[in-house]
Amino acid sequence: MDTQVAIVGAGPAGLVLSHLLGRHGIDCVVLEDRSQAYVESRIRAGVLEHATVELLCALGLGDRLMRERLVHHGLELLFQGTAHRIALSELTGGKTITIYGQHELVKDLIKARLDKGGEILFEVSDVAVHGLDENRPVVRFGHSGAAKELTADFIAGCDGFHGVCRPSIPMGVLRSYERVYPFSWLGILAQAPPSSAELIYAWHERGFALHSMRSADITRLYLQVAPDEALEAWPDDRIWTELRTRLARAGDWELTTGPVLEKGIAPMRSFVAEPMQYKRLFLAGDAAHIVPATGAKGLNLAVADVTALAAGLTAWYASGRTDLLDSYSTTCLQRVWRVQHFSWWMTSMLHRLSNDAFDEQLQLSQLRYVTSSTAAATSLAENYVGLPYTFD
Ligand code: RFL
Ligand code: PHB
Repeated sequence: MDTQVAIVGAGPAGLVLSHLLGRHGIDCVVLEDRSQAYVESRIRAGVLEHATVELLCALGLGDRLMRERLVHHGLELLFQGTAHRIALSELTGGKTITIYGQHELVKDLIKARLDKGGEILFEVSDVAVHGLDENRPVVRFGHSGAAKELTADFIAGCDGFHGVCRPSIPMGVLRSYERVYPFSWLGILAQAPPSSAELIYAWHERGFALHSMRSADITRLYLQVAPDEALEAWPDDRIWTELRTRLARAGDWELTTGPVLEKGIAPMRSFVAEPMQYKRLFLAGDAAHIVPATGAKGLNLAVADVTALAAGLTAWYASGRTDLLDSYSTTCLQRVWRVQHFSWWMTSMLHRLSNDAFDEQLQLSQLRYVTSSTAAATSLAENYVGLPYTFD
């Protein structure tokens, strides 16, 4: 098999890249080791930035998104029993965030790509990249019981944090930066109408909690738990009791409950690999960097990366220009580090870090400041709705 760009991974990064390239007539094949049904039902992100939505609409991928999404103009920070609203839209010249499940977006992206005749191979096995020092690298994999080879001009490593592309880069080329937090998130999806119209980020002595949603009848909720917490230690009743405690506020607010549809635990980690390129292999999205979910940024960052990568590849195919590909890593890393800082800041402000009373007072002081100073609230808001970028 032969193509122009071999894309490893059919997550948001790989799929959006396939659309951006397809639009410029650049041939690509997407290789995914999971089944289509699996990637279309994997529950992950929920918050899309303003610019992510604009990009998807400009690519003609926004029809169902625009019909079914929830548009939010603000969020709440809850601490010491009182909720404080951050007016995202007012503070950012009218920008909004969109609530739309990542798996719904993945479904839309796959359907539109297949409808356009794009090639996505699911359930490939033993993916390995070779010939990275040659002009035409090769991806070897198994598919439908046969060994296959895909030769390409470029490989896009969009295979997430545990993928094979980043580890294929020779030792000594990458520098990595990492922070592992001493907690995880237990997340549930519940068949219950949201208890509030907006997201609630809650600081509590017992640990962080987050109230989010997917639709008028589905709530998404998270609890800070110990890093090595076992899911079996959290029967539904314990989860609801803990959520009720951490989300409690003065007044007659009540947490709506309902059957738990899905439950999982995710570690919180910050990670950056630098540079995001080795010769003709380009890393994008979680393959290159991970942010703790408190900033709601990972998917949005993945989309920003592939926008820059597509611009570089398009310029290369159009005129042999290499400058945009050469600066790909530097361009992306500037945004990546801004988002790393914001995600680390939100995480540090809202989670129980230790039993240190000094830390706790610093967090509360920061929360009072960000909810009372327009300057501080504006900084949170402009990072949360996302910094702008352009695409072609
Ligand atoms: P993905 O989505 O991990 O996709 C990678 C794909 O590659 C496949 N793969 C392979 N394919 C072939 N060969 C191999 N050897 C392969 N190894 C792996 C995988 O099966 C998969 O299909 O990475 P991508 O595309 O970079 O997208 C990143 C996002 O998925 C991620 O950053 C977000 O989910 C993070 N995130 C959030 N991001 C947001 O922007 N807003 C949010 O509200 C938000 N909330 C979240 C989140 C992540 C969470 N968890 C579970 C970590 C909430 C949570 C709880
Ligand atoms: C979600 O709805 O899954 C969600 C919302 C906000 C976050 C993280 C996840 O910061």
